[in-house]
Amino acid sequence: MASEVEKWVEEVARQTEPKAVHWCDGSEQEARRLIEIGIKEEKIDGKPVFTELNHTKWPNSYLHRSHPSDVARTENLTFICHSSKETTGPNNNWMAPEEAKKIMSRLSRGCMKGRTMYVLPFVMGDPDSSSAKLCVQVTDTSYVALSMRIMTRMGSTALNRIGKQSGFIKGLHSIGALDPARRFIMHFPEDNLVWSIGSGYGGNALLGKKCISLRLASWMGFNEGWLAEHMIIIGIEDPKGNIDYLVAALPSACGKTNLAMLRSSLPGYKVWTLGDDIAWLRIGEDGRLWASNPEMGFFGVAPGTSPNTNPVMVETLKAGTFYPTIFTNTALDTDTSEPWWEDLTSAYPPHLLDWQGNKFIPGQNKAAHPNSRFTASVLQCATLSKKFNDPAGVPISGIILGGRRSNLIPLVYESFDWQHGVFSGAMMGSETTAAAAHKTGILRRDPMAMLPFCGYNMGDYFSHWLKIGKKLRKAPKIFFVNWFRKDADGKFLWPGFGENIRVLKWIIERTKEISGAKETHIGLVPDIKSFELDGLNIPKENVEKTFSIDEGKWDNELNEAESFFEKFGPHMPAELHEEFDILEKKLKL
Ligand code: OXD
Ligand code: MN
Repeated sequence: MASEVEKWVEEVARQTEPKAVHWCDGSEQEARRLIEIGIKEEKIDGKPVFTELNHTKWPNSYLHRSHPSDVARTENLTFICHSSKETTGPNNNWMAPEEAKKIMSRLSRGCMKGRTMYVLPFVMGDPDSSSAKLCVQVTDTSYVALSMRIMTRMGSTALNRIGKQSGFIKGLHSIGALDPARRFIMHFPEDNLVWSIGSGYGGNALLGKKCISLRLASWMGFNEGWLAEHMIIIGIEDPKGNIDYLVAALPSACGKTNLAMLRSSLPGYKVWTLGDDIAWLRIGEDGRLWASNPEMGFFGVAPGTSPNTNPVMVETLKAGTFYPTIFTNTALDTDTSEPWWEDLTSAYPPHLLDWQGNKFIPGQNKAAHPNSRFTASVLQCATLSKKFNDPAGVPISGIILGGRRSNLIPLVYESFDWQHGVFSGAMMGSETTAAAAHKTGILRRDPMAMLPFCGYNMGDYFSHWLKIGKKLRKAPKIFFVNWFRKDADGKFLWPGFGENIRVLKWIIERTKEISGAKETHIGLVPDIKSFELDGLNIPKENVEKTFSIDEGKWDNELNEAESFFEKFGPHMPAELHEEFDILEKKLKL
């Protein structure tokens, strides 16, 4: 008798009409074949899917150029289709499930004609953990099949675990016509289904990532008592060898990957990497919060990544062996067949093709797309924590939330307690980046960096955070960071990167109540005496400036937060309105 997966795959194949169906086993041999297909056989928009790169300098690496209209997440075409619009919330686009399925069925009819349909069974999370989620995605491009093998635990083991059960999460993906007018990323939380057509871009097409592990998973977490968050997970080892674990949420393209692999400027401190994008957080039997990363790979922003800013990542990208490394929409050095992007080296190599494969002329445009990406296995990362594969995850001492703010928000501050932390996280704003297809540099509210990824009403999401806080016997402290504050001349006040260890050190010491802080209206900022300045290359006054609170300039922040909160009407928890009133009173005194 056919299993549930077989029945579903047959049904999808009847609708999409691929020329062949290939069940992926996740083997290296299969990956080699997928690469060969991508180089020699499969075409997207008339162009090969992969170009081989210099394997001496970048072992097992390949370049993929996507369609120029398909280079970032498309939030305007992303829908969360709960039966009730109210459940979906004003933070998401909504369509009634029947209507959405009608549209998707129409767009999917025969959409894989002439292409192979790859069936990808995978597990999000450690298969031995009770929180692991069994999933199956189908796709019609070797790029997605190969990327999913890097990003998830994909292959026969996953298929065996799924067996004949029906409880797996389904992902149906086709690049379709690559036409923005025929592109949708639809989520059906009630059916455990994601249906995406018309885009091959990571966040729209690698369905294990944002679609399943954040949008669907956040809804599962709401119902089951846990959190799916847009967070990195790191361990900070101090000179005595103690390791404390932190999670940090920053919006897309705001330096999460750099923070996850930070090379400390302070002697004796080391950062261990557990994840650079997604964390699932659960309450442990000990009443603490435990985090694990459901993914197996990094899908990071290339521009800005260099031996100076993130040497660990560059080394990771050069360590392709069993798993390939994929570059998407970077430039290509035609003399050496190496990938290139802005800041990788200080000068342009003399002969470059830009991200679209055209001859690059400096000064005219960017060589690499600002949202060009790399895809690499975590197993290639020299700073991968020994705890990465621990099914229990790691216990969290502190939560960091942050945004990209050129003014107002201090380098770091601590919230007064869990409820105040949730409130401050709920009103958090950030300037938009190239990770999504919209104008960059616009300030928008992005609570917990989850605005594009929360699969239900954010008012209920805030209540869920409050509820989790009440259940924790030892709730982690909640901190806020902003690496991006600028001075009056538009220069960054804080050097960032390896120096961010100073901020992490202060945070860890605060979780142990051993470093000092000064109370302000918005929270606790470092007492300069407790902040490690030794060896720092900027004047102490500048550091103090990064901690400063311009109390008179918060009007706009409060107004924006107020209208953002209003959108959620009765779903907004009363506790956050109370916190708002307290802050407003303090700032207006
Ligand atoms: C990502 C994103 O790809 O946040 O991680 O856009
Ligand atoms: Mn992300």
